[in-house]
Amino acid sequence: MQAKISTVPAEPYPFELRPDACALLIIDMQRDFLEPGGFGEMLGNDVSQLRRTIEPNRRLLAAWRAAGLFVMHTREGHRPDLSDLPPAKKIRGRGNRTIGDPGPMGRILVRGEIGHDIIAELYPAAGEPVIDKPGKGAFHATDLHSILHNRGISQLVVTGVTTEVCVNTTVREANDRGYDCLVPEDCVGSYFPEFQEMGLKMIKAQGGIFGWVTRSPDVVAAIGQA
Ligand code: TIU
Repeated sequence: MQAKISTVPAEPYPFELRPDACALLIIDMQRDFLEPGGFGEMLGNDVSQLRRTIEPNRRLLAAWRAAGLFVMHTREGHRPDLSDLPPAKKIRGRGNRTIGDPGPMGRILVRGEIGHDIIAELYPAAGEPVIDKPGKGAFHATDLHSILHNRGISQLVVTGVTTEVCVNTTVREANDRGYDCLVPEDCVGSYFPEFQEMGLKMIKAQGGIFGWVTRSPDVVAAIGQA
């Protein structure tokens, strides 16, 4: 039987989505990045720029689950003993408080702390793999590629935060590993509007150098959940 294919309106050209071979990958929707009073806001960032992505992600995740498709989540963070934290990452920024130090929601970007966990609105359901990643890209030093490969996944719908950092790095890593990546622009966010715009332009430039950009209602429609 021919596998089902749905065409999603996208830039730079329509994306041929194969639901059985496509995973939803939600990047780092963690309390410390998104919630007022978290690490992101402590650094002076405007979390409202990220919070506008919560509702579109919630709707897309609900539709993805209703269609019975594969979803994965990631969290950026480190072991409590910080043995997987590169010294360069620890000291970058010259902040008073850096990764591993006490923060407003527990130790900053340390696994098991309140701020490290995923926001309630998008909390992983039982059976949905969560990748704990020490880097910006979700493939670096994780088993993400094996899990996707073992499930026969060759396409990714990538959402989450931040557009120019962990989303962009992950899309580039995925592209180099042979995945087709589709990014719904309303489901990714940056603290900086100019980086949001350029982060998306970089993905779809030059004929889709790293992937495609779309909007989440078009993805929901393509999987028959509109
Ligand atoms: N998840 C993610 O993007 N981590 C970051 O550190 N992002 C910033 O924009 N700083």
